[in-house]
Amino acid sequence: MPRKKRTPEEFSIDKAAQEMLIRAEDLGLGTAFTRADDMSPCPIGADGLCCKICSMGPCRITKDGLTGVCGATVDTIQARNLIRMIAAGSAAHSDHGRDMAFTLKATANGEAEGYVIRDVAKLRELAAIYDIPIEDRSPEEIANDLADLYIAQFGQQRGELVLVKRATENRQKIWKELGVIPRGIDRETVEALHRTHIGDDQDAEHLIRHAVKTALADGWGGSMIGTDVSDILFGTPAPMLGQANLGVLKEDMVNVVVHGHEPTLSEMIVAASQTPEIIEYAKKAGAKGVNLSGICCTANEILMRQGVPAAGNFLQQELAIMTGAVEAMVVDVQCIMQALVGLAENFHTKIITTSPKVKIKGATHIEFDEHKALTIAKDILKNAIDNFAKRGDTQIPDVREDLVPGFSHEYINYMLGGSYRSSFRPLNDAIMSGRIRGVAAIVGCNNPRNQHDAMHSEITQELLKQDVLIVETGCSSIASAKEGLLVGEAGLDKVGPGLREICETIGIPPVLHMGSCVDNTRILTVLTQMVEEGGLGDDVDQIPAVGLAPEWMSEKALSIGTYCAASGAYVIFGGVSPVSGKPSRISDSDLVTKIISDGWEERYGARMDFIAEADEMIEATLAHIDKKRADLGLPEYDPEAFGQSGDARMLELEELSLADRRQAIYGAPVA
Ligand code: NFS
Repeated sequence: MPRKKRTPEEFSIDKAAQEMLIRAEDLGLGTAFTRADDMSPCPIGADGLCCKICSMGPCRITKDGLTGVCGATVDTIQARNLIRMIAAGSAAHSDHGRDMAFTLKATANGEAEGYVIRDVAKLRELAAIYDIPIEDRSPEEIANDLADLYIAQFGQQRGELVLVKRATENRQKIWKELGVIPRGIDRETVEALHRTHIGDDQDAEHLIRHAVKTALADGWGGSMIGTDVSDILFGTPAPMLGQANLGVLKEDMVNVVVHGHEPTLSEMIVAASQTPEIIEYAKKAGAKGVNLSGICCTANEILMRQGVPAAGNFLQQELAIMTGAVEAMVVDVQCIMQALVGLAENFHTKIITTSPKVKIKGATHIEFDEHKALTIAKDILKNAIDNFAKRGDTQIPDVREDLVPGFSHEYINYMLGGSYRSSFRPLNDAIMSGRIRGVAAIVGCNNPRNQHDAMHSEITQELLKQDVLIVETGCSSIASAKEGLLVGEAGLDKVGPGLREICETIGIPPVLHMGSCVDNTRILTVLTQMVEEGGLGDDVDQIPAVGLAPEWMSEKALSIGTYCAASGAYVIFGGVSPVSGKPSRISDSDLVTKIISDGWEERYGARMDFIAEADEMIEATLAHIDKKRADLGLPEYDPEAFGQSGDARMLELEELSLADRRQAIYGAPVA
C-alpha cells in the first residue's frame, strides 16, 4: 500500500513554512519533507541493528542469537554504532572550537584582517581561571596565551583537559573516579574510532564509558572553547531586539542568507555589509542595500550578537530559497543539505560554500581565510549583488515575529542582581520557594520525520504553564522565536502564575535564548553556578532541571545529550532511540539502553531516555523536577501559591504613594 503523503499543514506548524511548501508543490519541487515521505527509514539501521564497519558485512541482526560474521553481538554493535555517532558529533563541535582558537591566535598577533578583541573583560576572566598572568599585559598578549592553551587542548595526549576545572568539585570527583576525564580533545575521538574498528573493543559497557569521555571532550572541551572564543572576539551576548521567520527577507534588497555554524565568516559579512563600498555597490545594482539573515546556528550566532534576523531553522533552509528572493546562500559547515544546490538551480540563488572542509558539487566555492576575512566577505557580497538583476518571480511570506535573544550566562547572572550584586541567588530562591517549579533546557534540531516545530512548541508552551523556566538554543530557540515566546509580553500571558511574577519582576521573556548548539556549554555553566550559589544541593544532578531535544536528528545532538547526562542533567530525546532495536519481540537484549538510562543514573545521577510522544516527555520532565524538589526538601510545587498580582512585598508597595514606594525600594527619595 503506498504511504500516505502529508499535507503542508501536516509538514509544519509554521505558517511561513506552510506557504512555501504549497509553493513547492505548485512548482513541482521536492523538499526534505517530501523526500522523508518518499523514503521510509531503514528499520534495521534506525534501531542500531546493522553493523557495517567491515566488508564481511554489512551484518543485520534480525533474529535472536544471530551475530555478525565476526561474532559481534547486538549489544556490541549498538554500542559501537552509538559511540561512532557521538564521536562524529564531538568532532564537529570540537573542530569548530579549534578554528575559533586559531582565529583568536591570529587576532592576537595582528594577522586576522578585520577581527578585534571585543570582550576584554571575559578574556581576562577566563585567563585568570587558567592562571595566565593578566596584570600589566595587553589584551593581545593575554589572548595569545589563552589561544595557545586552548589550541594545546586538542592535541594534548596525557593528563586532563583544563576546562574541566570549571565543573563542580563533586562532578570532577565523580569523573575522576570513573576515569572519564578527557585527556585531550582529539585523542578521545581518535580512540573512539580505533576502539570501534573491526576486532577491537567488544564490551558494550567499556565502549559506552569511552563514549562519555568523547562527549565530555566536546561539552567541557571543543564546544566550550567555541563559545568562549566567540564571546571574546565578537562580544558576550546581551539582550537585543531581533526578528525571525522567512518574512525577514526583503523584496527591495539583496538578500544574503548565511547558513551553517561558525561565526567567524558571518560576523565579517555583517561588518562588510555595512561598509559604504558595499552599500554603494548594492544601490548601483538597483537594490536599497544588502539584507542579511541567517539559518540554523549561524543565525543564532549573529542574531544574539548583532541582531541580524533569523530566516528560520534547519527545515527552512530550502524554503528560504523557495521564496525566489535569495541572491546568495552562504554556507560554512554542518547541517547544510546537499539538496540546496539542485533546488537553487530552479531560481537565481547562488549557493556559496566557504569552508576549506566543505564543498558541494555545483556550488560556487569562495574559500574563507581568516587572515583576509573582510576582503573575502566583500567579495562574497559583491557576488550576491551581481546576482540581484537575475531575480525572477518572488513570494516572501509575510510572517515574522519579534524576539529578544542574547541571554548568555554572564547576562543571566547580571540581570538577576544588577551591576553591583549580580548573582544566581534570585533564581535559586525562586526555585526554592516554588515560584519557579524547575528549569528545562529545550534544544536541538528539526527532523522532517516529525511535524516541523510541533514538538518544540507543544513542550515549551505546556512547561511554561507549569511554571517551568525555559532556556533554549539551536533550532529549538528559533522555533520558539517564531511563536512569539522570546519577547517580554509572552511572560505575561503564556505562563503559570509563579513564573509570571519572575518574568514581570526581572523583565524577561519566559523562554531565554542562550545561543547556538555549541552554546549548550552556557547551560552547563549556568547549572554549575546555580550549584555554587547554594540551596540546590552540591551538584548538578540535584537541581530540578531537565534537558530535552524533541526533534533531534544530528550526531551532534547525541554528543550534547551524552555530555549533559554525564554532567548530571536528565536528558530526554524525542523520536527513535538509535540503540532501541531488538532482534525479535521476545528478545531481552537491551543492554545499551540500560547502560545509558539506569546505568548512567547510578553513575552520573542522570539518565538519557528516548520518549516518542510530546505529552509523555512533558510528564517525565515534570515528574523529574518534582522528584528533585522533594529530594532537596523543597516545598511541593503549588500553582495556587503565587501570582496574586505579585508577592506580599509587591502588594505592600502598591499601597504606598510613589515617593514612599521609591523610598522603600531605594532607601532614599529618588527624584
Ligand atoms: Ni544543532 Fe545547529 Fe539545528 Fe540541530 Fe543543526 S543547526 S548545531 S545540529 S539542526 S540544532
